[in-house]
Amino acid sequence: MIAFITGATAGYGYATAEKFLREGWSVVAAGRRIERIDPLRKEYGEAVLPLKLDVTQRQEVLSAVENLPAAFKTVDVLVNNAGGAHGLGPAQTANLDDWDTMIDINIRGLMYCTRAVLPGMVERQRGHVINIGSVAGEFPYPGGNAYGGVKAFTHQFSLNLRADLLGTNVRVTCVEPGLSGGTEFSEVRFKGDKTKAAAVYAGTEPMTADDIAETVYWVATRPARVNVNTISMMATCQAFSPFAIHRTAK
Ligand code: NDP
Ligand code: 8X3
Repeated sequence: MIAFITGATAGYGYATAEKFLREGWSVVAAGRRIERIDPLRKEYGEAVLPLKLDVTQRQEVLSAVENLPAAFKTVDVLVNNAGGAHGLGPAQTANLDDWDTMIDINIRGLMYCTRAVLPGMVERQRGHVINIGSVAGEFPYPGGNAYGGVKAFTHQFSLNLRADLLGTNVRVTCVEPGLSGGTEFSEVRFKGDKTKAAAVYAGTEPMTADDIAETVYWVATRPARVNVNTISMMATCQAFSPFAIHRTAK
């Protein structure tokens, strides 16, 4: 069995690659900082194919999938994990480059990888696309603006794929996590500011990358007759707030 995992160089993606490898799968581990895959290559040898890939580059994605070596070509599971948030400022002052970047990685990258891998899956009448969304795609919060938007896209794109793929045996799932520590998510969001990133998790017990990897693996290994559409998961220490109401002073 072959899994193609984007954003396998850090966080959820790395943990997911490791989980599938541990379970005996072959894994295409894609990302830009490809040297990060070296430890997996050392441990699992030929079972892992490190693939230098920027998912925002349409042609690069299409030709990478087209030119996969024979041992990795018949992808059984695509995990569209590459993504993240850039910035947490309010919409009225947000940096448009950050919004473009989020759209490029979380939307365009997701679409390019999916479109590249799907024809083979449909032809084989077998396959599973697992997209990593976020609770941010369902629940709004201040500063979530475009990030929430791109993850809402991930959710709806996943459901719409199911509609198109009816009758092909190809499954689609959107896994939508909340607060998770031990990844580079907040460091990326705060542009390398480790203090701000650490403050997000202070005094919490967030989910771990391994928790998400276990979930992705569980979803991928349900019987072929079962399609898990969506999984929303949060750290136990995270929940919902009342609606915010702005009150003027009397
Ligand atoms: P990390 O920042 O730890 O990892 C992000 C991964 O995405 C890296 O491997 C990075 O690889 C890859 N990536 C980023 N840009 C590109 C690109 N242009 N081309 C290819 N790969 C790229 O984040 P997480 O592991 O925390 O997040 C993984 C996914 O989970 C994201 O989609 C994120 O939005 C989502 N998520 C995260 C949550 C969290 O709290 N951590 C909660 C809910 C969802 P490289 O830079 O080497 O290319
Ligand atoms: C990451 C979770 O709550 O920081 O998608 O948006 S959150």
